Amino acid sequence: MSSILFEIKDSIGFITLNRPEKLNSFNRDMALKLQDSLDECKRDAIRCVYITGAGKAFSAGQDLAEVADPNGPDISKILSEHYNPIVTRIRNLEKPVIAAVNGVAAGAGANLAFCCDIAMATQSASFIQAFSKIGLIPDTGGTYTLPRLIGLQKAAGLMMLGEKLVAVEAEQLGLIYKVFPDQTFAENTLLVAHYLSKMPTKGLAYTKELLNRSFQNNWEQQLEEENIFQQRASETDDYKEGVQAFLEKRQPSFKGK
Ligand code: LHQ
Repeated sequence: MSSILFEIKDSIGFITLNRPEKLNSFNRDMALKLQDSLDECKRDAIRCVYITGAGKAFSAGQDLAEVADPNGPDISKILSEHYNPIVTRIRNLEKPVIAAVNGVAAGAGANLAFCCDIAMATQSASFIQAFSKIGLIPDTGGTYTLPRLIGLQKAAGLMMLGEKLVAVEAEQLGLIYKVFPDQTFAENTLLVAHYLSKMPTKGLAYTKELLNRSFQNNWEQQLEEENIFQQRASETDDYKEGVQAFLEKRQPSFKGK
């Protein structure tokens, strides 16, 4: 079985982290295959990406057997060739990326979920900044993403103490968007994916780009960027369809163009 399952269905790119016996922890093979799948997701035919884990976990982060292996990749290579390209691809993909966190998400697995546009978790899922417990610093973009999502105090506490957060706490803190009961998790997250895949994809991509820039820009710069991207959004077919459908009192049919 491949360490990453990838399928395109109904304009959605479904990516499954698939090393369930190792809680979908990342080895080099899985990290490189995930990058390939994210590259596939650049295709216009895909209008939303859905990342989840096989079995009971989302991902336990780095495969610690691989780092302990003297023949395995060194730490710098793991960051520069595995995690950094993964999170950069997610932030640069011009469409919404969903993390459907089906179970525990630890270390790089947690920070992968937090860097997605919309992270949703099943009620029994949990999140752990496991890095400090093995003497490492939080990577996979965590030191960038967490303070922006939840502020410095909460980020520092979670990172230094490495305490486990249950899904509802993560939602209350603002680390993730929503929690669903275990029984309806798949159904509810798929509904979100299908809904997003029928929305004005270019408008969503511009929204994502503006959010990517918002913490670097000052107020004037951000207003200027909104002006530029709103102009671009107004030039899309989907904008014209949205207005037309409203005036004709019918449901819009967006094509992502
Ligand atoms: C694992 C793992 C795992 C291998 C469970 N590796 N086998 C970047 C750069 C370079 C170096 C290092 O890292 C990084 C980034 C990072 O991600 S650092 C953080 C790495 N991750 C961790 O430290 C988490 C380690 N795992 C755990 O703390 C627990 O497994 C959690 C809390 C995730 C789940 O606990 P349980 O549900 O009790 O499961 P378990 O511990 O019994 O694990 C089940 C199996 O999965 C077990 O194998 P076995 O053969 O005994 O059944 C574990 O050894 C294996 N596994 N995580 N990261």
